[in-house]
Amino acid sequence: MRIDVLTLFPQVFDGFVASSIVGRAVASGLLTVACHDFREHAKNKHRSVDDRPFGGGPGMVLMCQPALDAFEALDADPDGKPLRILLTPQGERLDQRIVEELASVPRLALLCGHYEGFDERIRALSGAREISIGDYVLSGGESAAMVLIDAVTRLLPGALGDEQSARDDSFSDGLLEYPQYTRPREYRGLSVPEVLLSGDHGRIEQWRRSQARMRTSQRRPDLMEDGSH
Ligand code: 9D3
Repeated sequence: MRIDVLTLFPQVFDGFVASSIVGRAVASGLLTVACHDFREHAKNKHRSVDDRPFGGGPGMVLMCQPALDAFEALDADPDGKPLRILLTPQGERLDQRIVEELASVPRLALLCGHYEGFDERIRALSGAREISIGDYVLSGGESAAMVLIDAVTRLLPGALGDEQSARDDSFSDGLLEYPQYTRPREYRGLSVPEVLLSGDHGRIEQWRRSQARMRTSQRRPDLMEDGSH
């Protein structure tokens, strides 16, 4: 998969793209991430990418021309046009279902605003899908883009080691994680549950499933399918 990021702060992606699962996917050639400063597409003498809102009011609005030219420049690439995404508080809230959809396309182009809104015509003319990562105020779309890239990368075949993907498969039936422990067996008076030391894999699996269900119904009843809580 190839992901192009259009941003005014391309440097904030450097460490992210080089590290952890995303870094490994990039290093192994599974994923390409190219970050572009879309100010490079600004045409007026001040190289402006934003301007004051018509009708007045606070803040600035991202102008059509640099944003749309930046999207369109990506279409020139021979290996297909990317699916366009605007990161905006007004978008549909990202969830694992949307992540799966996005992970299934060969190319994504992510446009990040900063502090400000998009001129409405960017929406109309780009045909982009609009995505938010949740109901809190960020300073810009960059951190949201990193969340999206992280979540998508994990679904690319081969991005996770065998161990991790196998574990995800066996227990992530939409439930929260069961409690986990490592050495030592006792720490500040708190002991590891006996069942985990028993070596009885059947009992361990049962215990983990019931813990995961209890934890999910207590903390995230919205995730329980059967509503039993
Ligand atoms: C004038 C500022 N705001 C009025 C409430 C609107 C606003 C625009 C842009 C507020 C924040 C931002 C910057 N946020 C994003 O670009 C953003 C975001 C977010 O803030 N929350 C969750 N998901 C996202 S995706 C992009």
